[in-house]
Amino acid sequence: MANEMVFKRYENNPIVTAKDCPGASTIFNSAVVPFGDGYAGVFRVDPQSYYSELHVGFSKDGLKWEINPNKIVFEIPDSDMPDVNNANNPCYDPRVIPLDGVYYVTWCNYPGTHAGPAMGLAKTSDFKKFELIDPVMLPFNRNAVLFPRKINGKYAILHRPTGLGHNAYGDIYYAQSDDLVHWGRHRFVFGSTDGWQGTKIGAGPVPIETDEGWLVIYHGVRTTCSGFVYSVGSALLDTDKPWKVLYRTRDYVLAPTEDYERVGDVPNVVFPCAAIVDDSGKITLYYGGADTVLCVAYAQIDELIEFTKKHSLAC
Ligand code: M1P
Repeated sequence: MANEMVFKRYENNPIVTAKDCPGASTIFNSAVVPFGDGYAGVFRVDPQSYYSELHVGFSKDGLKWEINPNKIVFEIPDSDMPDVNNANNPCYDPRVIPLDGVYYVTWCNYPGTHAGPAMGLAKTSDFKKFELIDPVMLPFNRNAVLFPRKINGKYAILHRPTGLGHNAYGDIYYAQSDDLVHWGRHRFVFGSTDGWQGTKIGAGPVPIETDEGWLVIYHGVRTTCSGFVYSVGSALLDTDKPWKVLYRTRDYVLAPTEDYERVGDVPNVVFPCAAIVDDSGKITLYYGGADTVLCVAYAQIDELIEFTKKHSLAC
């Protein structure tokens, strides 16, 4: 079964490497969306300092990218907001969410504090100006992604509060908000279990709305004698109550097998941050390989849904 994965890799992977941006050491966990006649994206660029940065990129076909060599400098509308532009604040693992005619960006950062990672939120309409919104969720937190529409009249988010001690790696939670600033009605969605997702998990791309519920693609991690192995799974969440898990894959749908996933700054990592569905139902998944390069894999949405249902854990 090992190589019978639902997602099939693009034959010319990786699609983006450090060579695509002067001064980059690595470019990996990144998020892209259809934009204008082509695509736009927010890329995780780790420069030679390894203070991670977010850079904008544009593409005609979603595969060949022009990456802006300068990092995003956020417009900060209120001086009481954290200075996310500070050179000592690493910004990483973006998601880009089309919602209500604009694009929201979430990412992980440590603005003005060493308390731990927290989630940033900003919006853009043109991928030139990015306006900061208040941070979503307190530290420690990772992997926040908004749903692409309001649910029951509220903005909705998946995120991953983490901590120290018991269950230090955290679980996926749901929250909702009227204004993208004040978040509440927190609900547990799911956590790590066993097997390939036995150590930790985190929400990946923007949830995809389907007739069967919200299709969520996520990363799961297992611990081996040689360290962590990051794979990808999928789940279906209830349309109106997305904290209710309908199905969740017992088997991974993508796992590291290729050199560009096995060898790099962090070996054995496939880390999904974006998924685009075209009119034919083809999902293009954008994922980081070995914390070093950006890659693409494809699946048909019907096949992924069928696999998710057929190979589900008991939920
Ligand atoms: O090095 C693998 C990944 O480790 C972290 O993810 P997680 O918190 O889920 O373990 C992140 O630093 C991520 O960027 C990185 O790819």
